[in-house]
Amino acid sequence: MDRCTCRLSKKIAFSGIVTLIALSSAHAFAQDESQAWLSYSDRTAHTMFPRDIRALGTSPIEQTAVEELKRNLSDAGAASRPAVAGETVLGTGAEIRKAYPHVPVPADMPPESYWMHASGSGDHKLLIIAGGDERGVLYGAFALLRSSAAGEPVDLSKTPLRSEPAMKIRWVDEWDNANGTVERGYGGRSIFFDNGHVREDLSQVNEYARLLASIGINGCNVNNVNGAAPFLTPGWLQGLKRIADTMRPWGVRLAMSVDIASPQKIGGLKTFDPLDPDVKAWWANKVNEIYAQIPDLAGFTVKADSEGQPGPASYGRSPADAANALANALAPHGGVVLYRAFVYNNHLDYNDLKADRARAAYDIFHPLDGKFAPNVIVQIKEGPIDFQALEPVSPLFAGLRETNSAMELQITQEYLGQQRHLVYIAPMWKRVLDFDLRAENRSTPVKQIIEGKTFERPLSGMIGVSDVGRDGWLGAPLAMANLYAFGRFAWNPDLTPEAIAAEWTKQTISADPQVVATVDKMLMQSWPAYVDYTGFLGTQTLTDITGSHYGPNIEASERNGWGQWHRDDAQGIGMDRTVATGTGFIGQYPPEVAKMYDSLATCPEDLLLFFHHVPWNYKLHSGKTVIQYVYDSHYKGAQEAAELGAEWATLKDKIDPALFEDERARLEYQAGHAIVWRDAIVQYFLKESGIPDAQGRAGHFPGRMEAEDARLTGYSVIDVNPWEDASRGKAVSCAEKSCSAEWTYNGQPGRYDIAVQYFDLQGGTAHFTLGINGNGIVSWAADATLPSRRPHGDNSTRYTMRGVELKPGDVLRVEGVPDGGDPAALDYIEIEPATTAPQS
Ligand code: GCW
Repeated sequence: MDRCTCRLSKKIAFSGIVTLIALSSAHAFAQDESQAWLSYSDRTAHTMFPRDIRALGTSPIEQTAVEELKRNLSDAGAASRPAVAGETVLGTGAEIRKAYPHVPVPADMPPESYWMHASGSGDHKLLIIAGGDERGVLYGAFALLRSSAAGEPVDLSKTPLRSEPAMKIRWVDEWDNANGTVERGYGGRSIFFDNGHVREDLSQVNEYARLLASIGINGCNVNNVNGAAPFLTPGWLQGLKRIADTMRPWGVRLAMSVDIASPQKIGGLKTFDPLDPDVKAWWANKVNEIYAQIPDLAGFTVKADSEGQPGPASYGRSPADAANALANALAPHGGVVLYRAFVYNNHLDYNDLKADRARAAYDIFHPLDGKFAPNVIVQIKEGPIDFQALEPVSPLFAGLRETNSAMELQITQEYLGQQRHLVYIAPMWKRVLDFDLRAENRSTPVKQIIEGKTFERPLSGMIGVSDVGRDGWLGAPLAMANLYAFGRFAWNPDLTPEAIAAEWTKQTISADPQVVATVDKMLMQSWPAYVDYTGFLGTQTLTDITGSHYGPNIEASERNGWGQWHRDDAQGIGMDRTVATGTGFIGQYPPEVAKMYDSLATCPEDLLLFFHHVPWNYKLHSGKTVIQYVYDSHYKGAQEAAELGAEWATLKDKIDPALFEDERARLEYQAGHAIVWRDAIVQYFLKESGIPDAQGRAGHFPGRMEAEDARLTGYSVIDVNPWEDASRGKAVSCAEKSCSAEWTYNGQPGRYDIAVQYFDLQGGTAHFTLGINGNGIVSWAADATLPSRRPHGDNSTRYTMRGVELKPGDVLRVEGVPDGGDPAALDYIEIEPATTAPQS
């Protein structure tokens, strides 16, 4: 059967009218944000179904499905919906066939699939949700709830709805540490752990598992791939059992990261050589101990020989040796090993023009193809470097044909603005999924490889590094569209990012068509905009790659061993990865793709500098030079970021006011930070190349008045590091109780927006006041939580006072009051013609 049958994109119709989009004005706005797309608010889309609901089986998962449908009917807004008489009956295919022999349940339902069918009329309506197994029943129930958000009506009595997941492995990975912090998590502390223990209160784990189940996720690895050793000790295993028990009714199996050196670190052995008989026996015993407590453990994830984690290389053994040692221990219990291909040398020699981190995964794993045990899956990051704003697809997907493989994506936005920037990643993922690697000179899109189809692999799938926390899961409401999209793609990679965005918006924010259209447009614009202001033509995210991974820091990726190089100098930019003169990375792709990338004429230009080194005045197909593209794309990107805020503003009064205000403030911040990015990159490459911007923008800021040029009281001038993160490389910092900077306005009289660019540091809440002619007109606190404790692009922040009347001779004064470690540092003020009415 065709997997999705594409009927998922239809609304469910049951005897005529069965979908309803409730738009009543008596809103029950205050839905708990933790419910995300399952809030069942009266603003969001609803499906109607018969109100008497029961399951034929007694399993906890079927009961969960029944409870979820009942919860939907009893939640806010349900009272305003007409009730549908009759029965909704849930069960596995076998259970339904037995109880309702006349219902045409398909005989060939694979595990986790579902089938929905309606019959009867009046008070005898019967809606059947059949599952290929119990999990399928639960997925069917969630599909029913999602269905009205998904598209056109369909009559279930004529056209049953049938669907099965494309991929067997659909996991999220959490990088939660034993102490309760979350590596690269931006939504607060761990929902699983605190101070070296599993948390007493696992109610958020239960809610999280519910969200995961609703999008078909069937596994959750709860501990970080780094520092995993303690989790195999008996105390931890008891705690992990409680987590597994909490997630099990939602069909979500627990997985855990393990440290390959555990036999030595916690087992007391002298070695962790994976081929040592004592080591093998240790793993077998440990795995037996785990399964005695967690009989359905999904498996282990392993990060080895990577970024300081121990690995088989210490004993001259290969990743296959290590993976197989674990796999053999897990096999009798049905567990799998997800062995990460993120293995590379982080001490590369920058001066070696042949050195290339991008090559590592293929160089190491391709020769091992066919040597892995059947229950090993090699987990490959989607690109060859590391979750950058834009990378090509990893060639390893085509390089493993006799080995199971899965794709690792990042839902948490490590290099994509850390949830402070709106970046809907689904369009990027779609690009990866659809990319045709042309293995064996035939059509082999990545999605078909990780569905296991291309190379007929029995196990494969998608893993999303999610890193949720206690503060609103991902820490930003709109970022949840990424978690949603990840699950939907793992179920069906043929879906489109647009369709997923619409589904998510209708369930999460509102079913009002204007809201849906606006939010979807914003989501779809957000990733291209982010690429435009952070990393051009395949240079990746030009951020501090050894630190926060957040703000601009162009030199941070150069001249070190980490290999995220873009190799810029006064003459040009880009990594030569060609076969003839470069690192040869391109040769890792199947021949047709390699040929495309190797030639400047056919290499897609958005990845040009990933594959080629070119001079600054190299002409793109449009006729524009690379350096001019740098200027243009960053001005465009910052403009696009500002437009996101303008679009959101049109939704005032149409959506939950708290959500409106929360996102409004985020988008305002993002627009300001996009300017920080723009200016850093533009001024850096202007200096580097010495080639001016044909449009005269780079290096010229007509309305800008620098803090270092102001009349300063108390403030002293400082050099900002890296220099490109401040306007002209300098700022002022206050070491007194309070300091001020004054400028005299000499421009035309009129109404203006005044932006104050300051550095909002951790370790204190500085306060600022902006005044004109001795009158304070506005004050604000620098109370955001941004990375780093010294002024630079991570924390450079913009406050804008709109619609201020100015005339020549007016004195503008910013006063800064430091607090703790925050010295109220200032970069500049900028005066621009007013864009809106005066601020209230
Ligand atoms: O992107 C890098 C991150 C690390 C992470 C590593 C990995 C868990 O900066 O924080 O470590 O990737 O994927 O192993």
